Amino acid sequence: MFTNLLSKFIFLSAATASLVVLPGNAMAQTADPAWLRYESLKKSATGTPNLIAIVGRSPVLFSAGQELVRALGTRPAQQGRTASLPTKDAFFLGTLKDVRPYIPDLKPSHPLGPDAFWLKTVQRNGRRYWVIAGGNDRGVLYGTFALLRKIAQKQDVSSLDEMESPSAPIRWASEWDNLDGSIERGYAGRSIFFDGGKVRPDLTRVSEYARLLASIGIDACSINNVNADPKILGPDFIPQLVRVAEAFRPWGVRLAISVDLSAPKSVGGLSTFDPLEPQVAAWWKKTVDDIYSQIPDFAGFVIKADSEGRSGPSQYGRNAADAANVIARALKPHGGIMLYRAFVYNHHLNWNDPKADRARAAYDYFHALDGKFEDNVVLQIKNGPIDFQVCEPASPLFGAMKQTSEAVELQVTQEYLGQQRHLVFLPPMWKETTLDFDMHVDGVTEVKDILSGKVSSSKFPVSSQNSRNSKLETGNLRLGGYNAVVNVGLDQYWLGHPLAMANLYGYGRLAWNPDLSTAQIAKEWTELTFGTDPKVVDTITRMLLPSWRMYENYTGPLGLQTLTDITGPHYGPNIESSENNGWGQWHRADANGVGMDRTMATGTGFIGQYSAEVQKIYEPLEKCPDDLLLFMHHVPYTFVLHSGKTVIQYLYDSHYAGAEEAATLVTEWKLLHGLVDDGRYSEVLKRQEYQAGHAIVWRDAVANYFHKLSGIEDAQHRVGHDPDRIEAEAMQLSGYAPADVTPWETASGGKAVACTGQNSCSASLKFDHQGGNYTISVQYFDQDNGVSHYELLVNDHQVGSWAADDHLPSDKMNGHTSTRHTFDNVPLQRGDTVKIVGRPDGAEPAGLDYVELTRERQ
Ligand code: GCW
Repeated sequence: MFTNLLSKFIFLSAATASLVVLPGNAMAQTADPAWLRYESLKKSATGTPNLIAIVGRSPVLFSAGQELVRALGTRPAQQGRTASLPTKDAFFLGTLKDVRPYIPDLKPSHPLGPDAFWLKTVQRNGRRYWVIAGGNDRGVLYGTFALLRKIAQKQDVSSLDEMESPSAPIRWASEWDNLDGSIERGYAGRSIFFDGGKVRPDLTRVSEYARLLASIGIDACSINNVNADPKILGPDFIPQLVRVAEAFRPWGVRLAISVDLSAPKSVGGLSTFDPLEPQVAAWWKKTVDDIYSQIPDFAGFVIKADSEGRSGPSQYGRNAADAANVIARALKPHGGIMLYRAFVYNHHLNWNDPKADRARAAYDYFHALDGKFEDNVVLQIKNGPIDFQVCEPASPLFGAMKQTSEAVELQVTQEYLGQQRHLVFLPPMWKETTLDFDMHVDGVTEVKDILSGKVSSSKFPVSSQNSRNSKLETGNLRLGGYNAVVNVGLDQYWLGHPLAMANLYGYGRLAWNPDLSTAQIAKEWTELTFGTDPKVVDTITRMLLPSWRMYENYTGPLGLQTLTDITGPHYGPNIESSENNGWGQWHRADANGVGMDRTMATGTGFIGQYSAEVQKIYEPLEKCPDDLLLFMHHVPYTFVLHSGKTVIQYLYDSHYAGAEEAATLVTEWKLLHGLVDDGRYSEVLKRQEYQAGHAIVWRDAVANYFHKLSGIEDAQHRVGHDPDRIEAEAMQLSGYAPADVTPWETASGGKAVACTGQNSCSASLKFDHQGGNYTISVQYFDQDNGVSHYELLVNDHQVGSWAADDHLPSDKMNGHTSTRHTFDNVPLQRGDTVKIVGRPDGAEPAGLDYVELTRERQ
């Protein structure tokens, strides 16, 4: 049945050549295979050989061979022995060093560094070999995934000569999992690592995750929340971590953890955790030695200190370098790395101080410490200076640390970007705002080049860095790179929304090669995840590519930040929540204007943290790009943008355009009915329909808020005019009572109706328009403290019913819970009675905001 049976799987080695049979159950997959599906490969001829020969015996090499079997055929392998090249066509896998004795004239044009690979087809004695040579074992695995990617994308692999090496040595994933199994800012179920204070007994999902990470070149994963429970360093916990490291190891993924600086005291029982105390240094050394004695390939630590209430060196009058170095010195003999987070700021800022500015914090604190860190300390810097907002400038710190290694921290989990209920493809944002942004330090210095250590000559000279960190395996690269907060969960699709996995894929691909275009990443991911049918690929890439700007349009454009509820779950709209508090995510909107003045001339001086060339882009009002205008400047609503629109009209227009675009995602996706398997088709459709409705909630909240505040009319008369809308509080109510909604902008007219103390309530209206087919949209509130039921009736005949059974992040009627349910093609005649019946449940009052009756086009 399969054209590509892999009949043999050989392990070669100069000394002990032998063959190994693959365990049959290694193929079982419990979660969605994401982009590693290979279905089409098994159905059609790929022209590749049936035999796999591997030189060497490491688990990583075994995984590489196993992956070829898994992808290209299913027949069990056979055992055998050989010490020479196979006499049939074969895949030939191994490190370059081990492969060369078999094919002595195999000479690469330049040396293969760590994790690099070379795909090369060679002919010998009438046989053909697909050589996958690595700079190390991981390189062989990465080469194997790269070759399979090509085959899955139906590229011609009959003749290959391609070398690739990663852009940067640090390519990590971070998970914010708590030991109790919950996940901070996780939106896809509980932890795959922990449950009930322990590492889970069954780590199948962890192995599957490691395979996904390996396939995109991620080589380390920090598995616990940066708000770290000190207990993770307890003597009883380290043996549990050994099991996770074992699940990772066959995929070349090394375990890392986040640690709390207070651990010497809270876990070690010392009276202090002052990083300059010798007993504290001794404790770190002993603890780290203990970890390495059990987990020899341990990658290192991530640390959040002096941030958002975490313990830190400031408690002892010490600084971040003191704190990082004491731990880094313990890690260094083992080749371990310390990722020290630059997310250090005061969250009790004085709102009344016009010079106070959270965006300044990381630079103000860290740039003075440049050159003071041990060379295995890497400063981990969020892409923007605030906190993963929808559009921020690149952090100025990227250009400010000439003698300190830097890694960017990105967020795959969509904390401020729709929490995987909204489709937002992030690689365009990562590239445009950060990786491709030129910091103009020492010449042309895009952030991606700073991260890869390619530029900034004053960083550690390669030779000295190598000798000092001989175990760090960085080859010719300086330290530096990438870490992304992913937060996969036990959800079948890993991140909730099946299309959200494009962000994890894109993250890994960009960490490997930040020069890849976003279009290429989107196409690659789609072809691997949904197959190569051009209609499927065109449709999905068309959905993905503009989705970040679309989300920005209906949330916080012009550099306003996301405008979400920043003191709550960071999900729905709540515009004022950013203002008037110490968190510093301010946009300073008043009746006359909006925006944070961060100029050097009159504002907080934040722009002065950039190089002179970058200052020239942001400081002059007339030059500042529209998409960051209100991040950098405070302007009147009537200020005219480069686009020719006023700020206020742009706010209105972008919100209407964004919401309209969100609706087209539904129509686009429907084109794929029958072309995508039913499970994923309906899962995505459900989410796109939800997103289309929630984009309207966002549009209305932001547009109405600024309309009221500015008092300026929308030139197109849309804001505040909804001719098809009937407010629930204006309908004929039975049992339902009007209720205020907070914040007011998250309900139409600021009010809704709630059914309390009754089994059921209703709201009715007499239809008084021209007869025809109508779309009826019911805007209701789906809280997380009950499952209310609703019915729509026309003249007492049921049109449909639904349950408010989602798990949105609030127990109140507001912008998080406001949800739309739509019925198409409902025939209505003048005089008909349209009625909504709501049956509350628990503390959820079957809340209702409005009904919208839209005549369908003939
Ligand atoms: O964005 C904020 C999040 C916190 C997070 C913090 C951080 C882990 O709201 O949940 O804490 O950033 O990055 O440390």
